[in-house]
Amino acid sequence: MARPKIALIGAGQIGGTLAHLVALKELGDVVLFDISEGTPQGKALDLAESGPVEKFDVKLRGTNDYADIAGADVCIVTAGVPRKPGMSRDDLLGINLKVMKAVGEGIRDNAPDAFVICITNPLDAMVWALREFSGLPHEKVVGMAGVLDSARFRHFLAEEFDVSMRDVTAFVLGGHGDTMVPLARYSTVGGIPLPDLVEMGWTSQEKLDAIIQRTRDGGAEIVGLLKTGSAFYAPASSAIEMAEAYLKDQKRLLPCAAYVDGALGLNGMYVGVPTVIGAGGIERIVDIRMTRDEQAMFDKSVDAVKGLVEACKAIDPSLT
Ligand code: A3D
Repeated sequence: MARPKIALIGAGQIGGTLAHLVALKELGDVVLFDISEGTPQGKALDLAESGPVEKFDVKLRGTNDYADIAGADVCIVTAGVPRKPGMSRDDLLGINLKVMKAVGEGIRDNAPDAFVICITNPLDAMVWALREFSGLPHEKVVGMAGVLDSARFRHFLAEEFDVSMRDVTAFVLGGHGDTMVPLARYSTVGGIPLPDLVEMGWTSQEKLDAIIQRTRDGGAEIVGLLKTGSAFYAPASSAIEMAEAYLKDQKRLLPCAAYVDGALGLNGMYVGVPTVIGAGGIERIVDIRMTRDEQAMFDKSVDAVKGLVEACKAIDPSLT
C-alpha cells in the first residue's frame, strides 16, 4: 500500500519540525510548501539527508507550487506570521487572513479530500476562515490548540505533583487566547480530579490557580523568552498527535478547535471542544456538562472568538 502523503503548508519553525516528526515516526511522505523560494527545498533536503542516520523510509520534497500537494491525505497549515514580544495572537489577524485565502484555495484546488489541521493564529478565527475559503466539509477541517494548551497544563501539573506526565490528563477548552478555559474538574492525576487533590493536600488552591494562569499565558511565556518568534516544538508535536489519530483511525478523544453546530449550546462556529478524531475526521463532538462558573468562562471565550470572526468578515466581505 502506498504511504500516506502529508502536505505541510508553511515551512517555517513549526513546518520544519512537523516534517522532522513525520519522518522520524514514518507517518508518510512529506511535501513541504512555502512561498519563500529555497526554504522548503532546503529543509526537505536537509531532513532527507538525515534519513540514512535515523533510518526512516520517507520521501521529503520542498516546493513553491501548490500542484505538488495534489492528492495529499493530510494538510497541516502553519503559513503566515507568528507573534513577537508585546503582540497578541489577535494582532496577526489581518495578515494571516490573506494567507488563509491563498492556502484555502490551494487546498480546494489540489487536495480537496485531505484532513486539514490549521495551526496559524489567531487559531479559532483562522480555521474558520480556512474552512470557508477551501469549501471542504467541516469535519475535515480542524484547528490545533487544545492539545497544546492541555500539554502545557499537564507539564506544569506533573512538575507540581512530581509525578510522570503520562499519568496526568488535562482538558483546556474554548478559544486559543487569553480567555481559554482550563477545566480543573476534568483534569486528573491517575484518574483523581484536581479539586480532590487540593482537598487531599497535594497542592493548594492558590498554586493550582497560578498553574492555570501560567497555562493561559503559556504561549506568551515562550514568545518572551525566544524574542524572535513563538513556540514550535510542542505545537508541532500536538498537531502530529491529531494527524496520527486520523491516519490510523485511532478514535482519540482530543480537545480541538472544531465546528460545533448543536452541541454545547453553540450554533455553527469553530471553538475548542472535546472531539473524537478517526478516519472520518472529526467524528464526534463530546457534549460535556459544565458548572455555572465553567459555563461562564466558556461563554466569555466563545464571545471572544465570535468577535474575531466578525473582524474577519469586516476585512473580507466575501466571508459571510
Ligand atoms: P514561521 O517560522 O514564521 O513560519 C511561517 C512560514 O509561513 C514562513 O516560512 C513563511 O514564509 C510562510 N508563509 C507566509 N505566507 C505564506 C503563504 N501565503 N503561503 C505559504 N507559506 C507562507 O512561523 P511558525 O512556524 O513559528 O508559526 C506559524 C504560525 O503558527 C503562526 O501564525 C503562529 O502564530 C502559529 N502558532 C500557533 C500555535 C497554536 O497553538 C495555535 C502555536 C504556535 C504558533
